[in-house]
Amino acid sequence: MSSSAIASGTDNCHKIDKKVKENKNYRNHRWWKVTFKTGQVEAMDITGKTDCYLRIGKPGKKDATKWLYKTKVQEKTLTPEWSEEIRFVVSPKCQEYIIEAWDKDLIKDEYMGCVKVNIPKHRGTHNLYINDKKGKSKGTISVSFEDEGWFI
Ligand SMILES: [Ca+2]
Repeated sequence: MSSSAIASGTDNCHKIDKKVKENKNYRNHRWWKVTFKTGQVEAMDITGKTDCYLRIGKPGKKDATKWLYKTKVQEKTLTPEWSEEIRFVVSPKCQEYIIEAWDKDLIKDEYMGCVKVNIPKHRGTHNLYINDKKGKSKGTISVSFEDEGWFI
């Protein structure tokens, strides 16, 4: 998929060039809106707080995830409220996405965990568990997935 087919944020969400629109390969692709709502996360800093942000991406070849969007950092809170949305096009061949949670730090951000979602199967609002590499929960995030219709 060319980068022009990916729209991030809300402002340029439906800006697609003509070449993409005429490309038959995009038939059966659909727009989805993903809204990062709130979270309840574990403390990551010695202060007992966390500076949590999320990012969503599409797993690529050899684990090279193509990141589509990163939320703002919600500083010093265990109950972050992002209220951020992104629209992008989901191919019927690749519906698995990954959401990661990170704790922003001064020197190096700390990985908290991730959750994998199949976007069409996750239609609606979900409280998703963020699990670290050992499978331990680092909290939950509330995310909604809304089908916004055919791409072309
Ligand atoms: Ca931090």
